[in-house]
Amino acid sequence: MPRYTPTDYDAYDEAYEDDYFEGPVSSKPKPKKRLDPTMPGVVVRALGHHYEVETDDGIRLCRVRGRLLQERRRDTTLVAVGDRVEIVPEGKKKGQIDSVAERESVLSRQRPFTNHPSEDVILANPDQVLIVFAATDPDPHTRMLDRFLIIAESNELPAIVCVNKIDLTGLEGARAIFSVYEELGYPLLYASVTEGRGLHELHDLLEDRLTVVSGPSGVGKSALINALHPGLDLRVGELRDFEGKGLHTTRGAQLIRLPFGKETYIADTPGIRELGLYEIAPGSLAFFFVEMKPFIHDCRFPNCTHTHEPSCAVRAAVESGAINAERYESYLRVLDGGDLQLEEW
Ligand SMILES: Nc1nc2c(ncn2[C@@H]2O[C@H](COP(=O)(O)OP(=O)(O)OP(=O)(O)O)[C@@H](O)[C@H]2O)c(=O)[nH]1
Ligand SMILES: [Mg+2]
Ligand SMILES: [Zn+2]
Repeated sequence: MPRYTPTDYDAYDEAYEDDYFEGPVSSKPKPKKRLDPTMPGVVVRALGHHYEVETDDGIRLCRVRGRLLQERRRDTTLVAVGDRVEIVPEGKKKGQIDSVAERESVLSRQRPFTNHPSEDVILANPDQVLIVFAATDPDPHTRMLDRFLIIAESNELPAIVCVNKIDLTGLEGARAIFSVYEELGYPLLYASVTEGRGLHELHDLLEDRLTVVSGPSGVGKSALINALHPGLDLRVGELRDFEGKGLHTTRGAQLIRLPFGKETYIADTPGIRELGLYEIAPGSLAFFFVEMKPFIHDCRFPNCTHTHEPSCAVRAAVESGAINAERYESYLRVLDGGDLQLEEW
């Protein structure tokens, strides 16, 4: 069972309790809208109740302006990594977040143990998810890949699969395992950092987008990104180490700007591992398996879980071979396990 662990978010709530005002408006005069000059930026990191915002003149450490806190909505995260914001600069290195632009997409989860729908935004405005696997070393577990794909699908984010280390297996060896995902319609990129293969394609896929980079440990995520820009010396490997340590740990995702294109960012999201499937109703899971989608409406029962129900079009498609049996097995496992263990499979 996924547990709810207190996060910095709670500390943040406490710290601002006095600022946050929910009662009748009469006694408190509305703050006057000040017209301070603002500058645009992107939130690249969240640290407790401070945020690092990348602006044209560098990264500024910002807190959220009181007025914005008062206007906050309760059903979503006020400020998340990836948010496009306007800040009021203070000195050379600081500022206050004055406004947050409407999000175009999110990587989120439902906050557990709340009665009201409330989303915890792990990342704002992602364009796509890059799921990196190795052809071997470590052994690829496609069940785990399926789970990453469910996360992408349930957040309505396009997914790209990158299979690295093909120098160890050859292209055909990698294809034997991963071509099923090509057949499903996912863009599939075969790569080798060692042999410099697939790097141009990867560069083009990342350029001017915000990409969530995910995948098991040791598959070569850091190596791939470093190979695109050797001078970068990426800290992707270290980022994960921040998780759960100390008070001022990075909360959720962190954005790293890549030095090509106008706005090329990658996000390393330790948080993606915390994403549970517990908010996905059993009757909805099949919608996140792209190949099952077209059959779902032909099942006799609208709430069919495609396990034991009579006249199930999905199971018929598995039997006829139209749906890959391994993928169906993956579906059953997730359905059975309930939550999304990305470390296990
Ligand atoms: N043979 C081979 N080895 C590779 C390739 N790419 C990366 N490696 C090696 O694989 C190991 C893991 O690479 P990393 O880039 O640290 O993997 P990662 O996915 O960032 O792992 P975490 O940071 O733990 O999540 C390193 O020893 C790399 O040198 C490749 O294309 N071929
Ligand atoms: Mg790494
Ligand atoms: Zn069915």
